[in-house]
Parts: sequence; C-alpha cells; structure tokens
Amino acid sequence: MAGRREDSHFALTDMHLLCATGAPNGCVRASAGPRFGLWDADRSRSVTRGQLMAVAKKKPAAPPAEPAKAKPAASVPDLGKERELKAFREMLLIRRFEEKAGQMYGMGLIGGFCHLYIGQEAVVVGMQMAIKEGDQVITGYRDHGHMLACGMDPKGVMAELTGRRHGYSKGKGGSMHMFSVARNFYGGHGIVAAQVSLGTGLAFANRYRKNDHVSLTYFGDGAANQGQVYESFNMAELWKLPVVYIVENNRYAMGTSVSRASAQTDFSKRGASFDIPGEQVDGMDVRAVKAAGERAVKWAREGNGPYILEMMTYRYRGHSMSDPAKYRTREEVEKVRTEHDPIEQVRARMLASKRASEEILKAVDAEIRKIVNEAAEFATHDPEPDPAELWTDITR
Ligand SMILES: Cc1ncc(C[n+]2csc(CCOP(=O)(O)OP(=O)(O)O)c2C)c(N)n1
Ligand SMILES: [Mg+2]
Repeated sequence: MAGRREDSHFALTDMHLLCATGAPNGCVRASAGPRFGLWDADRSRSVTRGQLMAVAKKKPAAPPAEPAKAKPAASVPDLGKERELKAFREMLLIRRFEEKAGQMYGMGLIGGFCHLYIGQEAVVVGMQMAIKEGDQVITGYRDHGHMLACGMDPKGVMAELTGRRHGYSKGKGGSMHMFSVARNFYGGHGIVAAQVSLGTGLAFANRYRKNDHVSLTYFGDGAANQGQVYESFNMAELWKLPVVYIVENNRYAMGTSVSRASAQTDFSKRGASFDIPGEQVDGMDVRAVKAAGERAVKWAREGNGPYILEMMTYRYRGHSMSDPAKYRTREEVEKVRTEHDPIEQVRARMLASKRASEEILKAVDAEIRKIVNEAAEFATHDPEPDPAELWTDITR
C-alpha cells in the first residue's frame, strides 16, 4: 500500500447539491440575517437564477477573503488555566501529527487517500471537552484529529496510515477507516454523509438501551447537502434521539466553495423544518466550541432530541494530498492563519495572561514533537500485515 498515490479526484462536480431550507423554530430564525460574522461574504448572494446557472458552469472563482469576526472575547467563557493548557496541548498534538503525516505522505511512506485536519483542531478538542466517558464520536474521512482527541494512540493511528500490522485496522483500512470501540470512536467513513445515518443509529441504540449517552456526529458542509442527512434529522427529532450533529463548515467541499454549492449557507438552520435547534459557533475558538458543545450535549442528554452546531472553521491544506487548492488564493489561507489560528489564539492568550511562559509552551511543543516522532518511527518499522490477513475481517 505504501507508495500508492491517491487518485486525482478533486475536480468536484456539482452533483451533490440539494439543499433544504426551513421555517423558524425556537433557536433558529430562518428569516433573520446572519447572527455570526465569520465568512459573511459567502452567504451574501443576491443574484438571479440565470446568473447562478452561469456561475455554476464557470471555473470556480476564488471567494473573497473575508476576515472572520469572532464573537467578542467577553461573551466567551474562560477555560481556566489548566483546561487552556490542555486544549493547547491537544490541538498541538493534532497539528504536529498531521504535519508529520503530510511529510510521510510526501516521502511515499503513506499511500492512498489522506485528508489532513490542520486548521480545524479547535472543533474536535472543544467538543471533546463537552462530553463524558461513554459518549460516542463518529465522523467522515478527515478523521485523524477526531481519533487523537478521543485518546487513540498516535502510534496505532500512524501505523494504520503506513499500512502496518499494529495499525488500528491491522494496516488494512488506511486513513479513512479506523475504529476504536474502547475509545468510543466509530470511524472513519469514506462515503460522504454515510456517518450521519450511522451516528443517528448510535443515538438510537443509546435511547433503546436507556443509557444517557450522546452521539457526536460530525460531517462537512458538502455532506450537509446529502439526502440521508435529512432522513436522519427527521427520525432523530421524531424519536428524540440523543445526537449532536456537528457541521464542520470549512468553506469547501473538495474544490467547491459553500456559496457555489448551497442554496442556504447557514447550516445551523438546516434542521428548522424538523424543529431541530441549531447555532453557529466560532470553530476557531476552542472556548466557544466547548461552551456551545456543553449546551448542545445537555439538550440531547436530557431527552430533548437532536441539536445542530455549525462550526465555522477552515482547512489550511488542500482537500486531500493530491489537491493543489487552485480554487482559492494564498492570501485567503494566510489571512485565516495569521488572524484566526486556533492554536495561536490560545498561545497568545496564555502568554498575555501570564498563565504560561514561552518556556513552558516550548516544552509542551517539544514533548508533542517527541510523541509524534516516536509514532512515525513506530509506523515506519512495524512490519506490514501478513498476506494471510487478506482473508480475515471480511464479510462474504
Ligand atoms: C457519496 C459520495 N459522493 C462523493 C464523494 C467524493 N467526495 C469525497 S470528499 C467530498 C467533499 C465533501 O466535503 P465536505 O463535506 O465539506 O467535507 P470536507 O472534505 O470539507 O471535510 C466528496 C464530494 C464521496 N466520497 N462520497
Ligand atoms: Mg467542507
């Protein structure tokens, strides 16, 4: 498997673009303007149907780089010293792990599909701070960050990426197909939006077993236009299933920007016609994510049914390793990096408040680099699976 490149598949067609809009409900007002400033430019479309058709046929124009306006700091609850350092450490682990995975892919040590999570770290780290042991997590193929945040071993994740024997799927699954029931992580799914029905099923199982666990079901802005998402929403609300739907709106589905693909670009409203409450969250601010996560998880855990959180976030790298990302400008990426980076925000805050010194933060970085280097080392020297493994773990 090592050395095999992924197919060049990033020239996305507009095939997956059906959209639902809904009526206002308790938390979501469909008629109101955007309540959240992040990425406003993308949703201010006042074009005619004819113009839209013409736009759809054209090559993608780079959407204007719009400064993200985070909610004023005062409205975001403080994490406290210990949690802030923990958030910093966990986001950094994901960042350094992904950087290393990118390097190893370049060296031919990782093959197949590989989608990096760099830039989106605050989403999964903040959400993980809002749940308790036994709550389940499920996501799509951009999944390394979710696994690390769930506490899965970086060595096992990296060894799966290199297709080795002690990878989480014995080297037979690769980047998009890893699971750990022990860490309550249910994948890792390559079919866009497939995890939404599965995550709803996890919530159904919780309800059926009468436990009080909640399913965190992550999906992207592109996946949000898939039909099965709405079938899931309907059942989840009808049966009051304990599921939090987390839309990771990173502005692009492969090479298609949200504004080209979605009739309604406020994904927090997508549950309106099912009466599912939703809110938009600054997904670059780990404090905001945790606070919103706690509200949503409480709602679901207390038997009120599903809740939608739209995380306004951004991926710095291409869709996958074969994507040169020509559909957006370097300036757009740089602007987000310099003004909204989730890790830098925490670092700057901790230094300003003197919660941590440069030395402490450097020591954390060194410790994380060591963990990641050891994972890479392990994943490079662990043997490949025995060929006989080709015939195990398959359904005939
Ligand atoms: C059913 C299905 N259709 C199309 C694809 C090809 N595909 C892979 S990723 C992707 C884009 C999804 O974008 P989004 O949901 O925004 O997630 P992101 O990659 O931004 O995290 C598409 C269309 C697929 N894997 N499955
Ligand atoms: Mg996306």
